[in-house]
Formats: sequence, structure tokens, C-alpha cells
Amino acid sequence: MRIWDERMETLSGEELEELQVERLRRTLERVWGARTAYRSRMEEAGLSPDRVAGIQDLAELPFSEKQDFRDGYPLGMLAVPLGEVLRLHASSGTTGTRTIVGYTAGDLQVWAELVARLATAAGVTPSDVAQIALSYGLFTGGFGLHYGLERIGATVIPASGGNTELQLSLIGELGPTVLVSTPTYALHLTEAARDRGIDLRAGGLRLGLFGAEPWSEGIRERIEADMGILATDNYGLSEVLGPGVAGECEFKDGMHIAEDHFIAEVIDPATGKPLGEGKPGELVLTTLTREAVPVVRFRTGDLTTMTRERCRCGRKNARMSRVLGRVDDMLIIRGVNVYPSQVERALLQVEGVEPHYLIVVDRRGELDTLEVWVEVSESVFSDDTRLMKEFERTVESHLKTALNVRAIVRLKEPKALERSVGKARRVVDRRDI
Ligand code: DLL
Repeated sequence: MRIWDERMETLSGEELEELQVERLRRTLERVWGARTAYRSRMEEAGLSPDRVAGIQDLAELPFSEKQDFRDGYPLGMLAVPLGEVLRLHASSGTTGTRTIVGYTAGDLQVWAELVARLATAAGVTPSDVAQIALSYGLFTGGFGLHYGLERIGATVIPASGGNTELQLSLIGELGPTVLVSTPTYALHLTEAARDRGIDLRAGGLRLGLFGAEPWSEGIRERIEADMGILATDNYGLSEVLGPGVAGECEFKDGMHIAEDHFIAEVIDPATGKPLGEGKPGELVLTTLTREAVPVVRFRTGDLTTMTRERCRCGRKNARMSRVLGRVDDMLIIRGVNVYPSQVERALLQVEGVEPHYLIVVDRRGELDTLEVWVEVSESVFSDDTRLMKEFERTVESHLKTALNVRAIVRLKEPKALERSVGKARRVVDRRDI
């Protein structure tokens, strides 16, 4: 089993802390020197870069958030002149306005290194052929994975997102061993392949690098079984870098965080106080080497837990669990908190239900209603309405147990729900319309 950067991925606790403090100070000086909005926030708090002596001082620093990118839109977060920026990307903007991020030559190098790291951890080698079915464009997914895989020396097929016919032909003709996509697109590909009588398990695919959206173990199991591959989870966000922040190794037991480039904290989203290891909370990231857009204590809005327990792979960095949900995707249904991830987990426990669903929230009079539209498998689908009603009740009772609130289930025919090419949209909340 190869480790891409043996030295940096196996630093001892003390070595890591020393490196992080030194790099943190450099980040703060960069932010300070560039007179970004974060400098004013530090000044208001009576802080300056030289006041940070150790890692324990991090908790004193103010947070930053997506809103800062929006306030400074488009380029207000740049800490270097535009002339030093080689590339601009943007976040997908699914939850609000776009945010723009920039990369210097140094940032692009680090980015490729970090993606090479996570791909190596998943098991990619120079002899692999990787089909990248993530969009190339403002989204960081396509280009991010592209340069990282090239850095390893793998052969890259830049298929980009969508165009399922083309994806399947390329898989058939070029025999990629690695697939890179969102989990929902991987599900869509297997379904499309099945419809055309193609068995993806019969080809050369052996590994999948997935990420960019929440998914569950249930979905991982389906993808692994349908494609005959090992599927890893990979996390990142544009404001901080893009893919490359954290990724799973072959043991699939949490995502290794590139701690020599980011300081990760988990905080209580309500109080902002750091939480202990293993406690679920909001992930906060500080960049340590980003030049164009350094961020300090950036509130990702993603809920996770962190552990420092050693992984069997030998890497010593901390790991984060799969993303449990977002701080802002919690739905309050008649006073009960419901996360979309809970719905997904509950659905996938029911035999005969497909991993294609939509959560529709509405209000009738004063009462919130929660509907879950979900497709049933071909094998279960029937024209007999009585049978279908009965199955609906079964799914409803599963959801009731898992969520503690009643959900109305609307069964859909196989393939009735829209398929996504990139990130899936799982919730429609009509209460604000
Ligand atoms: O999605 C970067 C990326 C590309 C990561 C390709 C992995 C693979 P954004 O478009 O800025 O960047 O979206 C970032 O997506 O805050 C999470 O809410 C969500 N997200 C990203 N990776 C995961 C994951 C890219 N593995 C936002 N699991 C983040 C769950 C994820 N959610």
C-alpha cells in the first residue's frame, strides 16, 4: 500500500503541531497584509498575527463564513493581486449565490499534490486509467481530480459530467479502471448500463473516487455491488480548495484530513465552542498554505465527527466521518428535527426501494407536511394499487420509526424521478414559496 507523501502523512503529534503553528502564523500575516475583511475582524477582537503563539490560541480567532465571500463578491477575498492568480473557480451555488475563489501557481501545485494523495490512498497507481465524470468548469471537481490524477501518472479521460451515452461508450472502449463522479451519477450510470444490457462488473473498473455531495453507506454498498468496485468518499469545498481536503484510504474508515495544509476543528454550531473528539458538530477549516484565498476558521456548514485514532493504513492524520448533514439542511417538521440523511438511511433499509428519492416539505394550514417520494424497484412495482398501498404503509412505518414524525410516502415508478448529473437535489421546501 503506497502513501503519496510518507513524511507529511505520518507526522507525529508534536511535529504536526509545530508545522501547523508556523504555517498558521504565515496565513494570518498574509490575511493581515492583504487588508481583507478578516483583518478588520481581528482588529475588532484586539488581535494581531503575533498574538498567536500556539495552536491553543486558534480558538480565540474569529470565524469566517460563506457570507464573507458574498459580501466581497466577486474578488474581495483575494489576498494577492489578480495578476498572480492563474485560475478562478466558483462554488456550485446550490444554497445561495456563487462564491469565487482564486489559485496562484503555488496553490495549483498544492492542489494537485493533495488530490494525488487522496487518489493514492484510495489505491490509484500510475498504471490506472481514470474516467473523470465530474464537470470541468467553474466547479472544482473536474479540474481538481484531473491534475491530481495526472500528477500520479495515471491516464486521464476527461469525460466531464453528463452525456451518459458517451460515458458508457468510453467505459466500453477505453476500459477505465477508475471512475470519478458524484455518487448519484454513479448510480445513474449503473442504471443506464443495465438498461442497455451492459454489465459494468464485467469490465476493468475496480475503483471509484466519489464525493461532492452527501451519501450513505447504503448507497456505497449499491454502487460497489453494481459496479464491482471499491468506492471511496472524498470531501472538499471550493472556498477552502476544492477536492483534496480529505479522502478515504482503502480501509474506508473515515476521510484522512490533509492536516499539514488545513487545521480542522469541530464546533458546536449553536455556541461556536470547540467539541471533543468523536462529537458531531460543524467542521471549521483554516487554510495553512493557500496563497490566493487564505481563510481562517471557515465555517463549512458541514456536520461531521473527527477522530485521531490510528488508521490501519499507517497514516497518522486525523480523519473525519462522512458528512452527516449540513447545519442548514435540518428540516423542522412540526417541531421535530429531520435531516435528509436520516431519510436516506431509513429508505435504504427497506427491500424494494431504490436510492432515488425526493423530500417535499409543504404547509397545509398551520401544519407542516413531509412527503417522501421514492422509486420502487422493478421487481416490486405492480399495477395492483392495493399491493402498492400496502408497500407504501411499510415504508411509512420505517420512516416513522427513524424520524419520529409522520412522513407521507408517495411511491414512484422506476425512473420517474429526475436523475442528476452532478450534485443531487434531495429536498424541495415549498413552505417559503
Ligand atoms: O464539491 C468539491 C469536491 C469536488 C469534493 C469533487 C469532492 C469531489 P463545492 O462545489 O464548493 O465543492 O461544494 C462543497 O459540497 O460544503 C459539502 O456540503 C458538499 N460535499 C463535498 N464533498 C462531500 C462529501 C466540492 N464527500 C460542499 N460528502 C461541501 C458530503 C460533500 N458532502
